[in-house]
Amino acid sequence: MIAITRKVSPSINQCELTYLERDPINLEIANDQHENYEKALRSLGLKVISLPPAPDLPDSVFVEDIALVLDEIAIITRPGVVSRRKEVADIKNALKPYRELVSIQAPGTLDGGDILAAGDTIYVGVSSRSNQEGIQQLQEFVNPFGYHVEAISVNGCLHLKSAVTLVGENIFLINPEWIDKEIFKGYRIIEIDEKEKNAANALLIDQTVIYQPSFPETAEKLADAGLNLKMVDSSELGKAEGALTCCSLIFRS
Ligand code: CIR
Repeated sequence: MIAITRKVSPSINQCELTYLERDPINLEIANDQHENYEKALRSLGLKVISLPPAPDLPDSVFVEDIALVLDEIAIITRPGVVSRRKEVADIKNALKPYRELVSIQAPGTLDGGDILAAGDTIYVGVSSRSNQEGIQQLQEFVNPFGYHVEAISVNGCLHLKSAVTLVGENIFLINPEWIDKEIFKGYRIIEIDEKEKNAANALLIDQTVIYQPSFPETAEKLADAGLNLKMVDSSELGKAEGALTCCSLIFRS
């Protein structure tokens, strides 16, 4: 497995914010935490390709938003905010050796944070960042490979993966305030602790769930469910509305 990451931009304090008030980000802490994140990925056997920081692209550490990498193809997104569109060029270059690339075109918009791939179902959040045209284009790219796209409306949070992520095969960690949990009925669902509203973003790698220590009650629920947790603090980038999945693009080599 390969993980593409990108170092924190020195201009991270100019990041986009949608739901949070601006709270200064300490670059040194953010860098240290990001380094630990990369270390955690390496410790799980991934080859980490760590791209250099982009001083003029404040949100570029959040590489997840720029692509969906499937075994067969990679879809380069067209981010919902203009300030992030220049992030595409370097991610395209990084992915070129590994996959055939296709790109979402205007007027479509799509952020990778809105895409949750679970087997041959690709759930996509209809959010302030991802529109129907973008989702339609995604569907046309992936249908020939047997994937089925399911659009889900997201309310009250930035991205679909702020509200739901996978924590095991067919096990979904959900904040039911932000998406309709009925969509996942038939699967195993773990609900976050209601006091920890940002707790639904976990990064599943094989049998290990990389998880954020700021959400201890939800972490306990995950541990009680028999899941294997590896705690990685990403709280400083949380001030930029980023979470654990946002900082990597993970795919089979
Ligand atoms: C943004 O608003 O685009 C960034 N400040 C945060 C992006 C987080 N990405 C993600 O959840 N996939």
